[in-house]
Amino acid sequence: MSVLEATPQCDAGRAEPDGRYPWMNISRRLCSLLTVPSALALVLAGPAAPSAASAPGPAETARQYVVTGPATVQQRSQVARTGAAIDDVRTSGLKVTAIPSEVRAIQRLGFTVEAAPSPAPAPAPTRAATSYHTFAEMRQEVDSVVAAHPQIARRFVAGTSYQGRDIVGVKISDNVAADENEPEVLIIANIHARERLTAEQALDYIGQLTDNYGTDGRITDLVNEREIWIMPMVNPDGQVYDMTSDTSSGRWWRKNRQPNSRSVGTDLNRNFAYRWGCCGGSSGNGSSQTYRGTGPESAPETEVLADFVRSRVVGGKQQIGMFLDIHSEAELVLWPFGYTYDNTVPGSMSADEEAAHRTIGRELAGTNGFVPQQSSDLYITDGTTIDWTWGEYRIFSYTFELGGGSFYPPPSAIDREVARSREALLRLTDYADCPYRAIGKESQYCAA
Ligand code: 0X9
Ligand code: CA
Ligand code: CA
Ligand code: ZN
Ligand code: CA
Repeated sequence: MSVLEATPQCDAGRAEPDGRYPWMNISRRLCSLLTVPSALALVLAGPAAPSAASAPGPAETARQYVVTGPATVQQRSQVARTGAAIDDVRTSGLKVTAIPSEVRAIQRLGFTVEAAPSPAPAPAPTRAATSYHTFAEMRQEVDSVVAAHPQIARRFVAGTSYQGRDIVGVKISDNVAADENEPEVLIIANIHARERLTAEQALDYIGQLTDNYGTDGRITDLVNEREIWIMPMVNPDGQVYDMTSDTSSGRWWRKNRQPNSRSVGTDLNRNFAYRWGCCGGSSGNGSSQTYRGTGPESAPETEVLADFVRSRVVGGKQQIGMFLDIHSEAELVLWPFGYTYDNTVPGSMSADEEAAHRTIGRELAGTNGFVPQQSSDLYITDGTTIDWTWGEYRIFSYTFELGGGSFYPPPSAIDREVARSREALLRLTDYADCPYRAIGKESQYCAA
């Protein structure tokens, strides 16, 4: 029996007629091409291995698969618990990036795993302005924005990566050299190296705020009344490694580039210090896409980000009122917590705090068409950015998953995809003074 006969994937693909999810179309093409058992079947039919995630062993190589069967959040969390990274969630199946031992663990759960087709090579960009920024180009872009708008834009370096690259950002505000008493906003992108659209979203926002200052009244007010910190590539080693590739797409790299006992790379979005490793939402296997590191903040990049947030405590008060961590590609607006299914947690997420997160999250999603939900409605994770920023500092926090249909949308898609979330970023920035405004409780929580 061929691997394809063993799975409903081909039929499931046919149920998606609108072409919105190109990977399903590729999957359909694969279905029609593969009529005989192939190497795929051999890859997937390996014997069950002992599950000894943290025992020493050889490095394993990850690739992307489509998993069919999981229908509930508990089942998605079972898949996440194997250590596989869940890249996208559709009714027709999960896209995951997994190593062979994780593939076997997913199969033992009773789900069907099929190799995903390699993404079609992206067409070469027709003009430079529509291609993805390299790390060097991002730095040049930051330098030129700052040079052109010295009153409102200032470059900062939060620290350095494992390999010694600068983790660069731009502060945008009026009187930018001064630390004024204005609500602060922190936006980071590209913590996962391959999620290439995310740096473009951050750079675009820097451009929106600086280019339209003084002409657009709303943007002028936001720049005057907020201090906005934007860091477009917070995982520079991973980003450079991912882009160092012969093809127009990348190396499918997610983590940083720090060696570990088994392989290379810590998942920075599992390495934060709130409930680190608590709940089956990360992996102890260094080869895994969701390797949590040897301890909280064991990755230099995590520590740099956390130190930056800690540095914004001024006079005993955390200045950052809103945090956004930009990912791709599942088209979601997510809020804390990710480590628990509970919507509210005594002492760390009150009913009003949850209601404000949810209300703002839904409003933002209403502007970009994404799906708003608590992080754990997707699957359980632990050690993520927003669990820490909220859990440790009560910074209202969101994760966006941009769209584009893959980690490497063709450069021609950048403008369209980035434009979708501009309004959401402006609203998030606006809410930094008092998120409780969203639930009509500013007088209770934000009175001067
Ligand atoms: O798994 C992640 O780190 C994020 N998805 S991605 O495909 N960009 O890697 C989402 C984390 C959201 N939090 C939870 N699902 N709990
Ligand atoms: Ca200012
Ligand atoms: Ca300030
Ligand atoms: Zn991500
Ligand atoms: Ca919940």
